[in-house]
Amino acid sequence: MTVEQRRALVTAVPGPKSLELAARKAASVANGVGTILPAYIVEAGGGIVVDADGNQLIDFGSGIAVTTVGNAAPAVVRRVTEAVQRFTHTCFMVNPYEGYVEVAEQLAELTPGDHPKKSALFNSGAEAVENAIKIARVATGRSAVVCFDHAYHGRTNLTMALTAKDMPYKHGFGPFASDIYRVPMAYPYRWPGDPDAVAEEAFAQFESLVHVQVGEDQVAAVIIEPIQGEGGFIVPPEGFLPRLAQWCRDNGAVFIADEIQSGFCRTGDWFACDHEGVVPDLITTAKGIAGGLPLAAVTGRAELMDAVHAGGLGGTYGGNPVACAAALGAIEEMRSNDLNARAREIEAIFRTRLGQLAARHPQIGDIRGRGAMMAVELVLPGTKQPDAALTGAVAKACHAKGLVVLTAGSFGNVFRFLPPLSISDELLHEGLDLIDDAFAEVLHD
Ligand code: PLZ
Repeated sequence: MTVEQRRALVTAVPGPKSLELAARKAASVANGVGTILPAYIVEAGGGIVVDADGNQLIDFGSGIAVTTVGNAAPAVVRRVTEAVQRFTHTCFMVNPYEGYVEVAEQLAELTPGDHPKKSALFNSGAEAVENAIKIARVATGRSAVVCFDHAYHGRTNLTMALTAKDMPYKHGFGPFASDIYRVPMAYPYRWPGDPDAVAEEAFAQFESLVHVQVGEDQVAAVIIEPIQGEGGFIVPPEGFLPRLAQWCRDNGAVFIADEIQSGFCRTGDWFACDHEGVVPDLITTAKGIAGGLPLAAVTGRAELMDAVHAGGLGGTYGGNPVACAAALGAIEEMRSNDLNARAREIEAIFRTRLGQLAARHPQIGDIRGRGAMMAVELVLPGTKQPDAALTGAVAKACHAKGLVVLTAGSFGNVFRFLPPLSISDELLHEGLDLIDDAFAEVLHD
C-alpha cells in the first residue's frame, strides 16, 4: 500500500484543482450524473482517498460498498496487472477462458448452501438482478415478482420497477416493467404494529397481500436485500427472511437474495443471509466481488440456472477476463486477511462510538446495521419524523473535514458507514471523531 494512512487537509475540500475539474465536468458530463463529494481522486488505498489538491480523506464509503478489500488492494493489483498484459477481452461466449470458470467455482463454494450451484457473470448489479428475474421466470413458467418497500435493485427498466424510491431513481423514467408487486418491509424502527412481533406481522402482510393481489401460483420470484442498502440499512428482524424462504419453497417460487451491497464480508459473514442460515435459490452479487472492477453474478441452484435455453444468458463483456482476475484477487484478500472477522471488529467500534453519540444527540433515533455496514437514522427529537436536512448538513460538514460519508434512506435521513475493511482502527476512530465534531458544529452545541 503506497498511500500514507493519515488524514491531511492542505486546501478546502474541494480544493482549487477539484473545482477546476468540476467546471470541466459541468461542461462535458450530463447533469443527471451527480457527484456527492466533488473532490477529484487521484489515488486511494487502505482507509484513505487522495484528491487532486493533495488532500487525504478518510474513506467511510468504499465507493458505495465496492472496495471492501481496500482500494487497489495488493492481490487485486497483482492479478489484474498480470491478466491485462495477457489479453483484455475475447468475449466468454466467443473464446472462453479459465478465470470466468474459476470465479463461478469460487461463487459456488462461498455462497450459502451446499447444493449444486452454477453462475452466470455480468457487468453491473442491475444487470445481475435483471438476469435473476429472467432465470426465475423461465424456471417457474410464471411472471409475477414480489419486492419490498425501501428496496433498491438498480436503474435499468426492470430494476427501476423493483426499486422503491421515486426521486431520483425513477422520476419521469416510466413506464416501468409490469407484473411487479411491492409489499411492506419488516422495518423494525418504523413498524406501525407490535414492536415485538415485526417479523410475524410483516410476514403475515406479505402472505395476505400475495394471496389477495397476486395469487401464490403466479409468483415467479420474491426478491429482497437481506439488509437493505440504499433504503437505509434496514435490517429485518430475525425470522423474517427464513419465513420468506420457506414460503417460496412451499409455493414453488424462487427466493432471490440481492446481496449486491451486503455481500462479500461486508456484514461479517460471506453473505448477509449466512447470519440466519438462510439459503436463497438465487443470489445476486456485484460491488465487493471484484475490488472495484465491474463484475456481477447470478449464482443459484444448478437446476434453476440450467432451466434457461442455451444462448439465453450472456452479453459482450459479462465476466471480462480482467474483472475476473480482480475478483479472484479480491477473494484472495478476503480469505487471507479474514475480512469477516475484521468487519465484526469494525461493527464493535461503530456500535460503541455511535451509542455514545446517540446518548448526547436525541436526533439519532436508531443505530443499526451489521459488520462494516452500519447506519444511524436521524429524526426530530422526541419524534420519528425524518430529518433529512440535518442529515445533509452533517454529511456536508463531514466532507469539509475530510471524511467521505454517504447518506441513504427513503426519507434521506440515514447516515451510512461503509468503510473499506482495510482501514486502520486509528482512522476509524478519527473518522468517528469527525462525525462527532460535525454533529456538534451543525447542532451548535
Ligand atoms: N442491488 C442491493 O445496492 C447498487 C447504487 C448507486 P449497480 N447500489 C448503489 C446509485 O445511485 O446508482 C445496487 C444495490 C443493490 C442492486 C444495485 C445495482 O447495482 O452495479 O449500480 O447496477
